[in-house]
Amino acid sequence: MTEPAKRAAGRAAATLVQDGMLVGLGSGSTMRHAITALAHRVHSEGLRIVGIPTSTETEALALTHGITVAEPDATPVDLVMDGADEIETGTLRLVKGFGGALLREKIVAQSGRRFVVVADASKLVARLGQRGRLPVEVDRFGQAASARRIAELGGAPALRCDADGTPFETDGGHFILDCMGFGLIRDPFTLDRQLRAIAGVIETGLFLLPVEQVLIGTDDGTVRVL
Ligand code: ABF
Repeated sequence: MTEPAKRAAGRAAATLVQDGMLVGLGSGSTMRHAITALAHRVHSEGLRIVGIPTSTETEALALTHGITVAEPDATPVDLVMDGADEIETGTLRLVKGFGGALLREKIVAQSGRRFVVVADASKLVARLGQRGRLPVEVDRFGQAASARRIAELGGAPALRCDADGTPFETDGGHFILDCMGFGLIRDPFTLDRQLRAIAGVIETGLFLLPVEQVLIGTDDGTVRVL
């Protein structure tokens, strides 16, 4: 993704926000542009919103920009916006989680009345799995046992580690197994169900919930809507 494309997509998402909204704020570099654009509207137009951040990083960014934040509660979120790692054209199903925030992102996305995705064309795929990596969030207890069960499904899981070799921890204190073995995912609903049947699996990076629209930014600053 290029910065102009990310900025175009992020700014387009910010224009969808109306005064008084609860706005789900996803994570990733494209969403950083959306948050910056939202903050500009807050400060220049007096836009009143409450942001529902999907990660501690996003929360810190929103607060830095003077955006009021809150945790998701029983109140439906009016509009959720977030990035993605793969967007399957035609179905708008997603793979997310390369940034490690998939659990909170899915919690917020499912609490939203509307779900909008921001990306550039590099995220578009004909079939999920094209980038060869499906993140799966697992409890740290018995993660190797969970990994074995995922390997039996053909997932070839690898424990995600930081640069210093320590296991990456999500905001929730869980681990991420990056599954490199599923290849093209022709039946994401079955795969999601099989993974969730493993007791240690907390969430998968398969986002199969309704997406209202995908905003695809381009280098010249225009935006294509899918
Ligand atoms: C986030 O957006 C993550 O799910 C995903 O890893 C990330 C990708 O965003 P970007 O390419 O904009 O950094 O929601």
